[in-house]
Amino acid sequence: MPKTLNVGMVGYGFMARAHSNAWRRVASFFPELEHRPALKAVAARTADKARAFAEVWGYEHVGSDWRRLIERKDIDLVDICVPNRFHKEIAIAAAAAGKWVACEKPLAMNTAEGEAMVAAVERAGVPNLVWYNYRRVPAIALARQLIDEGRIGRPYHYRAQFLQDWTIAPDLPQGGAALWRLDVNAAGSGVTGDLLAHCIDTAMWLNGPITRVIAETETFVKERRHQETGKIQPVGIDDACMVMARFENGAMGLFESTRYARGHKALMTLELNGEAGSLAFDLEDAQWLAFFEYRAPDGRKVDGHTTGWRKIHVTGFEHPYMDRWWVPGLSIGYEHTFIHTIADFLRGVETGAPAEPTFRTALQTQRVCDAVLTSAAAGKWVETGVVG
Ligand code: SOE
Repeated sequence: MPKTLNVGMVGYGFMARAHSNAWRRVASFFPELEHRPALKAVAARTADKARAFAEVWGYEHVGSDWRRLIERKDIDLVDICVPNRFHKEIAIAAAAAGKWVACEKPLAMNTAEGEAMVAAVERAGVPNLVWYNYRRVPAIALARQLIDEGRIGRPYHYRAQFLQDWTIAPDLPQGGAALWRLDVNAAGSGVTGDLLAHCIDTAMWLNGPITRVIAETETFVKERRHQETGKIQPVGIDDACMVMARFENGAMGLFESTRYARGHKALMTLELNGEAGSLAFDLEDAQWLAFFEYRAPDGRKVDGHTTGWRKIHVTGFEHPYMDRWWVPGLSIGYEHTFIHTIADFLRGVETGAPAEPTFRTALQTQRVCDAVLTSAAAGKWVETGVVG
């Protein structure tokens, strides 16, 4: 018997749109799920924008105070899509009210806040999730499957990049709607929490815990006008970040994230090199996974004259998530990763095997990001405290 799951959305920006689209569509593509999400209420500070958002997406109620939304008896789940500064307070209040909590990434402003959030959802015993959506790109999910099948063998190197260029202009203001990611008081950090965090979440999902890091960060534009105060203020975020890392399994890691890579809008790449094979993924070519097979899981070495990089077009019914979409060969996109996230989340609640990343798992990514910033400030290797 289907059960309605009433969603209360906090926020109306880019991520709230991506999530609302997913809540609306998930039941049509994963009809076996018991839960049927319904867009019940939205809360956002700017009343006219919240009203317009509610109309576009079909939310029944609109309000300007997230506390009122959490108090509503008819809300089952709170989806947090506001600047990082508000994640902790909203998540803790929602959990205390017995609501399920889905929080946009990164989990928090820092590890201490994240720990309080984990304690709150676990104390309340409510289902919880952080929206690290790139795990649900079918090609990245296939990478995980190939690793689990033993096709990569002992891992030696992991490298990843997330490159953008949208903040290069020095006259771009910081703070306020849309530009809060540039304001350290709203975001906690710059590219480390915003872009590197995606790479770290995926890296630890594919290759296990990161135990130590050494990093450098840079803030290329030192002052920007603040949209809320109108004043020129120092920029407190990191614009770019490069990291060397060690994994618990012995592999070496190399990460780069920046908003100053002219020409790149969202170049997210990852590569894993192991004893038996290698994998490579590029978000600008998201339907493809590159795979180099040196030795098959049964120990047979691939004939020398046929070895080479193989490009797998991840659009077949046999590929992760793809049996839900169109016929083989036809592609899906960014928005589908959010639909997959909800489908896995609901299935996790229904089967009792919670979907990842939970708040507890996302806290591990937060620990690595904090260690990166600590290392950049101190100029030395820092232990992350993450264990398997
Ligand atoms: C920043 O531009 C951003 O929108 C991030 O906040 C998202 O998490 C990332 O997926 C795309 O880039």
